[in-house]
Amino acid sequence: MKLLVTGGAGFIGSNFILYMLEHHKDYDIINLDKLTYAGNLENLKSIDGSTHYSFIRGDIADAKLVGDIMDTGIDAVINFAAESHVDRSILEPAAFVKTNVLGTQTLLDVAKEKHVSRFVQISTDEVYGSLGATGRFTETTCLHPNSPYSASKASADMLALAYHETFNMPVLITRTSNNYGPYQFPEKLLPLAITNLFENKPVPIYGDGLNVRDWIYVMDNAEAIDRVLHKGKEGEVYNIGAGYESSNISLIKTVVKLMNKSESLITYIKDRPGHDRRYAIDPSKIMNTLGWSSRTSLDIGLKTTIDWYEGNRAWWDRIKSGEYMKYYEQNYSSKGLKAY
Ligand code: NAD
Ligand code: TDX
Repeated sequence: MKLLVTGGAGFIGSNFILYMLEHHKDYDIINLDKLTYAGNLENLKSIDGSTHYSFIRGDIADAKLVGDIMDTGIDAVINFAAESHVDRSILEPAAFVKTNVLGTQTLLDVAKEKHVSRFVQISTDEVYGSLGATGRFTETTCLHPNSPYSASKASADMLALAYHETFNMPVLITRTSNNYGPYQFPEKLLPLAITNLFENKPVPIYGDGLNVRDWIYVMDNAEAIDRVLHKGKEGEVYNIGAGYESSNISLIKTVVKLMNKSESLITYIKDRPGHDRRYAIDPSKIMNTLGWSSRTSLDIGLKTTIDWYEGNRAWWDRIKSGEYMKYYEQNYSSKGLKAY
């Protein structure tokens, strides 16, 4: 298969590309990424020379570029490209609408025109809104997004499903809970906490710290997306989650303990506006229909992740200093578009 992965220089997209090239050695992957602040080609350094992988810097909202890429013969699109950080969406919603809504709609249009045979839209549990103390999100839970980020992701989901209904497009959607693991940009809770703790800096906790998230190790999500890509039913939504719910404060106290640091570094700060109280995913559908289940316990996943950040300090030092943004110019721009 020849895959177009968008947003492949980000956290989940890069882990997905590494997973796919490891598990499908004859596949070809084109990674289309705009390289916003969140895109980091250093995540994919290990496959730079691979004949099965090419990188193109560009915007998913650029219909001409997307069309040229699809003309090279793309079997499936997996759309990870997005503005993904809730806090940024509160400060600058327009960027979220441009990429997450208009960008997705452009990709859908071009994929329709070029008769791409599979389109996997990567979405989030946040489209369902916030839960009380009990219950879990299923695929039929009503959408009730509360942040500009989740509203833009819900819009993209609805467009994707509308393209399936209206144009019979082969669209599938995954809605995943909070991912963690290697290569996550240190603005998100876990990598921020781990890197700050290594530097003995405070770890900010919003509000009372009792907001609950449902955590999944990123490679387990990559495996689930692979399963949906190959075995999922067109027009369907698949929730992906591992069932590890934790309040933020309890998660961070576990991390502090695993790293042998002091709880005095935990600092409560002003809450995020519109902060969803609890997410919990019911993954029964993908487990029962596609035979997927997560492999990594939260305990093992956290230890692996902490070890990774400890062993890859240069990676996050270069993010914190801004050096990582030079990787494209230093290694790619002179070579031109490798896909052509
Ligand atoms: P990320 O912010 O780490 O990466 C996003 C990538 O998209 C970056 O490489 C960025 O450069 C690229 N990008 C942004 N705008 C683009 C554009 N217009 N054209 C091309 N590329 C563009 O995000 P992530 O955490 O890896 O999330 C990937 C996807 O998974 C997103 O769609 C997100 O909504 C979804 N998701 C993430 C999580 C999570 O916990 N991180 C959970 C559920 C769903
Ligand atoms: O410094 C922090 N302190 C804090 O208490 C940060 C960055 C976050 N938090 C809280 C907010 C959330 O309750 O921790 C929780 C996790 O926050 P984020 O890492 O920002 O993730 P979240 O808002 O839950 O969204 C994530 O999961 C769903 C991803 O960023 C989204 O892209 C994904 O769709």
